[in-house]
Amino acid sequence: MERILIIGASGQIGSELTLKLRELYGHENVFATDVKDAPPDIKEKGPFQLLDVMDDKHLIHFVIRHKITQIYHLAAVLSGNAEKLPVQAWHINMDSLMNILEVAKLVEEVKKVFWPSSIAVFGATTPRQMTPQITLMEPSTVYGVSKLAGERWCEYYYKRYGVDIRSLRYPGLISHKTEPGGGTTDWAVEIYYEAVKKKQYTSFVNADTIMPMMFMDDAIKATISLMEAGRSSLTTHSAYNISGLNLSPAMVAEDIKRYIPDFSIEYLPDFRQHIADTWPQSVDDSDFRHDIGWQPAFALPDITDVMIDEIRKKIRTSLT
Ligand code: AKB
Repeated sequence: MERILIIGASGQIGSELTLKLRELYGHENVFATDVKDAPPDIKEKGPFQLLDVMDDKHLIHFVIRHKITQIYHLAAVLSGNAEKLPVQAWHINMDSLMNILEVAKLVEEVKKVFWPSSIAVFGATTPRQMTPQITLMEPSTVYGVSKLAGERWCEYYYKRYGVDIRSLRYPGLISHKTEPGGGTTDWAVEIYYEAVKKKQYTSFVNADTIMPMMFMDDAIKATISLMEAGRSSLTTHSAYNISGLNLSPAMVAEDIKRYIPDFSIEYLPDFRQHIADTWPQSVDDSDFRHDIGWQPAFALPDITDVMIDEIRKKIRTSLT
């Protein structure tokens, strides 16, 4: 029987992944944790506890006490926020991962770990179209540097200690339940909220800035498929490229007009434009498709349909 620990269960990915894993593995077997409070459905349907992954002693006690067999470590400082406090962000992103790797090495019951990497591992010298799995990687952000170093550490722990750690280079994730915080791809979520609330959005990247994106349902399906795959079918021991669709603010704005014809958008690029300009515009994920047999299901119109509908519902509920 699997007993799963989620670190960062209150965040954008964690708040949805936790519920899906509870459906699959049983509510009582998925332990949601975070440094901040969680949405009501996370707390009502299964165990939730405040846990700081930076506290290595508390972490190892928790893992032993609850007989954890799998860990999903989702907590991180994202690209935009990390640029504001680079040393602290490096400390949080790296030390938390090292704590998880050490626990997985020391506690025999822990059989698998998931840790998300990102398209931020790439940089200005990387080919921006159909970015290959193995290529030049010179990230220019502290977040990207921490993700690239993290990938190397994951492979090191796999080769040296046999820790089975699996990872995906997530693109920007689009979802309605919990908003992301401090990323360069956040515009792709903000645009929907602002369209529904104000019929207007000011984008912090230019109209034609194309970035790799993915709907949350696809990201969750990919993540669980990767974790459930037999180790022998996996050819990458650091992080797989994964691709959904490639979107610019102008493309999303145009699609939103199907629902809100008088929606308007203006562009006021800030420091995140420079980050976006060093990231891929499209990613080659053929290794992941081959090894897992995975492909994304959500195209832009599907995403817009769900986002507008769910955000409208959320706003109606908050008014009643
Ligand atoms: C960010 O924008 O920092 C993240 C990411 C692509 O990893 N969403």
